[in-house]
Amino acid sequence: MKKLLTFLVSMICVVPCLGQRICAYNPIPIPQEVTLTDAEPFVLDNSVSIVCRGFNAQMRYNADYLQAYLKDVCNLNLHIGTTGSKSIVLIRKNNKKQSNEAYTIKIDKRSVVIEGNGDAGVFYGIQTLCQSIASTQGDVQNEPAVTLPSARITDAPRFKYRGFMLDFSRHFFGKEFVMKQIDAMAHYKLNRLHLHLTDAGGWRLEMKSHPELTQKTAYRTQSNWRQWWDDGKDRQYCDIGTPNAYGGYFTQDDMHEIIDYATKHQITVIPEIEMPGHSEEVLYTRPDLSCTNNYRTTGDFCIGNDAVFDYFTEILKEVSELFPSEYIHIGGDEAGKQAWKTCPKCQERIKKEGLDGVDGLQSWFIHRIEEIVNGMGKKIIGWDEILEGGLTPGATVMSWRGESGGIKAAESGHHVIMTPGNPLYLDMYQDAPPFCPEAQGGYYPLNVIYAYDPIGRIAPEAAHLVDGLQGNLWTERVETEEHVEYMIWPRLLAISEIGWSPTDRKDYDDFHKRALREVARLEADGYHPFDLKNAVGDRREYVIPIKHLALGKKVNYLIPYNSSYVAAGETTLTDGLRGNWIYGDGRWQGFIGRKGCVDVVIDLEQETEIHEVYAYFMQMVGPGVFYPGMVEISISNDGENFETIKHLTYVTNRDEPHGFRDFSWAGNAKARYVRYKANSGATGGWLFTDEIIVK
Ligand code: TNX
Repeated sequence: MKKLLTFLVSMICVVPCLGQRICAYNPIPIPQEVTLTDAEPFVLDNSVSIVCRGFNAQMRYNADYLQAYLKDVCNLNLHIGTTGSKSIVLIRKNNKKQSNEAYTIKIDKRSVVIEGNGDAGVFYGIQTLCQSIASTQGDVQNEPAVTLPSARITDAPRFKYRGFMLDFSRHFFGKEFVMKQIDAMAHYKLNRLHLHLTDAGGWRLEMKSHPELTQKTAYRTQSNWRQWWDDGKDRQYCDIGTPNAYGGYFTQDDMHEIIDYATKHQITVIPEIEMPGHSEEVLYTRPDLSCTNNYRTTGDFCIGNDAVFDYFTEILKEVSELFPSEYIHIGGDEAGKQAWKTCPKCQERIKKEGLDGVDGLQSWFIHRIEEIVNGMGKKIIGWDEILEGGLTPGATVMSWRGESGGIKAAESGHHVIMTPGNPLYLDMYQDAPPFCPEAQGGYYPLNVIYAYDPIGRIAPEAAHLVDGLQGNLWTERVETEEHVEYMIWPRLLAISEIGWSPTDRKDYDDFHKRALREVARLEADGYHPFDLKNAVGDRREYVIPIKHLALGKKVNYLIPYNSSYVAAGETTLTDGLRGNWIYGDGRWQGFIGRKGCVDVVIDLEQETEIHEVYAYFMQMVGPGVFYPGMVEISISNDGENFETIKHLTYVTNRDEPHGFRDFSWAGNAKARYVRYKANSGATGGWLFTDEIIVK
């Protein structure tokens, strides 16, 4: 009875008038703690004023932001004042012991008090409030008033770095688009925007000291990056103004505007200037800084050449003056190092400095660049290759080749940002590949990303060195702004919640509901997110194990599987478990070889009547995975003399970018041993299969 009474009382408090919209406090990212109290609710209507305590330019911006949001999204007209009988109060504290992003919100009948620790905290309290209000159901136009149940929200981020990287080099996206993404990032409390500004695809930032960089390489002959890149001899840049050239770049004025806008939205913009590899475009303008004088034969700078360091001193000085960020990202990934092996200057450097070959040379280069950057009052971030050969203490490592670089870096005392390709690369598939535009070869849907934990495998004593995580969108295959948005939303929502919310508040089913809601809102706001509600999801065969006569039976490999794709080893092909959409998922076993690929014998342990033998193969043309060109199925009773019951050949169709096909025999036979052989056809490449099914 007491319970019923409490329930009725709270209903009366919470629903003061039918038809009014009631707010639930369940934004993305979910706050640390939300406690509802029994007191009367706050009714947000046009009589409410916004009151600021502790005025500065950013607080003014925060108040304006709140006012504009409630007007645009919620159809409410609040005024900003110094007092009010009913108000939303913004207070800025300065507690040095707490994250400056932390905030509390206290809601009762008279007021909503957002107390932020610093401008960022106030801004994030506003985001929580705005998202909560915007997510209420009902007729905003005719009934803008919202009921906010009495509550106390306490919130602070789990990680200080919650980032998104966009590759502007392979394809360029302009200033307005960047600002549009800043709006959404800020709303979900993402706070670092890493701009990959330079790479072979084109240099994207105006350099006053080196105007030729954008004049000569910000445009190219083709929009399609892969065609342009694969074209080899035709891979050409165009001077600015060349008719029909494709590309673009940020002027420094553009960049000032972006940085200013980002700063107001509590986002730090981190520029990346790639070196010593991925630098074809620079070497096109300065062949003298390459070992070969030819940007088509190497994208690496000549490290033996002192002029390279003068060059970078000029570039980095300008970059460090332009960007207020404490960090400059200096790339460091995937240097080919090939030309260094024969370049007299590089070899001379190795000798003179007593370095350990070309790996030592790369490491020496990074150290020198780090000194230059430090001399400008900044610190470096680099991809995890910068770890090789030892690193100076101030450098932060971005771990992209899996997590091991990050783990090693943190355990040796470096700050780390986790961005492992699996699962944080946003250029991978987020849904069933046959239903998606072509992407890179991984399949990391929302639930897989959401399950990721940046400190999952790090020793507890090193966990504090993990600054956070970042989602990266490389754009080799992403040409339009719509496509960028499709790739990043809603996956950035998962990254936001991993980065912000405490682990005990994470719950995928609940997150998924909130993500569906936010996808709808993003769409309504003119974004082009992936259509989460119509996601196809995992491959059916992956979800449902299969029973068949060979289940659990021993497989004898006449040719071994490839050591990079072992799946579950020797039990893979008869464990009843089949693969998902992508070959790297631990269920598909990989085979490659010039003489032959799959050749296995399954022992059914006794003579058995069989009617069907089949195996599925995957095709994925991008990474060179093809259907077999020949399959032979044979049977035996003694395990030595085999009778062929099926021989088939197949001509690969390269126009089928991704698919699955079974190669089978059907009939009546009796046998103890079944041999399944498959070779790649004229195309060569990889074969992947997940199960040999005998029925
Ligand atoms: C590796 S991740 C790269 C990029 C490519 C990406 C494609 C990293 C530091 N380097 O240059 O765009 O793979 O997924």
